[in-house]
Amino acid sequence: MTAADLVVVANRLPVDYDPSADDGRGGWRRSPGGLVTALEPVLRAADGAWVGWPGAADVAFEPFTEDGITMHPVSLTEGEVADYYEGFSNATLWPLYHDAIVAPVYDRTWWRTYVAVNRRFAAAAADAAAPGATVWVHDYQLQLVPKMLRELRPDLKIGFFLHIPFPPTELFLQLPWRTAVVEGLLGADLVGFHLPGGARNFLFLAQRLLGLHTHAHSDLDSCVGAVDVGDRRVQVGAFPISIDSAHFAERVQSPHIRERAAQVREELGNPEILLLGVDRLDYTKGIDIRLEALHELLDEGTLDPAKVVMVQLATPSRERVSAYAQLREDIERKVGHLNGEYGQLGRPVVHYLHRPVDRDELMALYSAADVMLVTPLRDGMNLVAKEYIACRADGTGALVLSEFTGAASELRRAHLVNPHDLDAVKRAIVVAATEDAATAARRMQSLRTQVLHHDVDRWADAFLTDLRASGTGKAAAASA
Ligand code: GDG
Repeated sequence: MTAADLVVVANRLPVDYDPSADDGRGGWRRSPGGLVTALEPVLRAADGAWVGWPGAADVAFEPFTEDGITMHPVSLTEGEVADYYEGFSNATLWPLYHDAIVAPVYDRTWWRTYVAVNRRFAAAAADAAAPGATVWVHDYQLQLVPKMLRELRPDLKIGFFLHIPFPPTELFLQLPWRTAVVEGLLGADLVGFHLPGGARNFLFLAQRLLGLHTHAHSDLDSCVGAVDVGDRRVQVGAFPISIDSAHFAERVQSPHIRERAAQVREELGNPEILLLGVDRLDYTKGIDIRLEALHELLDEGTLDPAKVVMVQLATPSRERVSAYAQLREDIERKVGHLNGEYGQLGRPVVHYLHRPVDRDELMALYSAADVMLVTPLRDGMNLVAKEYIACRADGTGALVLSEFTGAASELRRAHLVNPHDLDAVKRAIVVAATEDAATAARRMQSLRTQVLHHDVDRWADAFLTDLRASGTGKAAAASA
């Protein structure tokens, strides 16, 4: 297997191993996502490789090539999945980085496994990378990889991007292993966040925890500052991720999706107002808030149950983490109450699906919905908001968007709300559902301009351009 000039390292491979899927392809299934769509062309052009976990425990695979990309599967045991993935990643870091909405659990065994698994990913990346290659490490599961990889391969250019929010410093300081995490990230040449606020929090912590000299400015386009680590200068910047906007905008116009959108409205009884929520079933997403808002609007008579229908897609997620099991019960109870009180035979007021739907069906739903409800308590970006906008080909539709999403900093003409303020959420839903057509169209036009011009290619290009321009020494940075 030849070594690659560009290596992506992420918790998951862009293909899943599913032993039950005997479809003649040896149990490998493509798992299409925004990241792979964005990185595929660059990876192919650079003889690229992808290092990640194939999604099944206790199985080992040799590297293989799929569609021009060399896949390097990293094996995890059942116990490692429990401690590194479900434990430290999703019951410690995920809640801590999302404002501690649920209390983070600090468990020393989980941490030790996180270190060991990060070391395995770093070793796999070191094997996959050609001399002088560029390695792009992704997300909170792998924050120690940059430093570990630099120790193994000082010749590499290393970038790191965090897909979730980087928390306020007071919260981050709770983490018993806070210094090791900041040191781990500083192994990179470029550390990227969605928003400048996250980048600034990180710069502060580098100074506070490690006593390092930081700079509040950078010469690089998207960077807000830098940190000096020995004779290296680490650039720190904001790179708001996006979607393949043109693909959504184009595909949603295909006749079968348009027909399906009309059919969806028909099947739902042609409501006057169709509200939509699309989320992984996660406590950060504020699904409960929008259900409560709808319930109160129906109780007060502001909305008429004969005229409004809500569809909530809640894709199963992290079901073995206890906070997620509890959340599912809570959401399903709330949906049951709403339907018990306001549904009619054969006509529930909330249609709730706890399973994934395919992309075309999702686009048909985006296309059918009058109002998209995106109400997270905290979200790094939120791609659903951008997908909805890209799918509003006729310029209609309205977006209720939490201020606490990364997307809110770009989508200023959405109906922005504080999700902790239930009255404000209710008001925003009513305004979004009833605003006059001309004002709504002007809003949507402005939102579409933003999303169509700032797509995922632009994001990947901005990150890789700054990564390539980042220097390996202070001298290089100073003369750049
Ligand atoms: C993390 C950060 C950040 C959902 N249900 C179905 C389905 N989806 C797709 C959506 C969208 C994606 O999943 C969800 O992306 P989000 O950005 O909304 O949220 P997270 O999963 O939490 O993502 C987030 C993101 O990383 C990228 O950096 O924006 O802040 O938390 O693409 O369409 N897709 C299909 N069927 C479903 O039922 N096909």
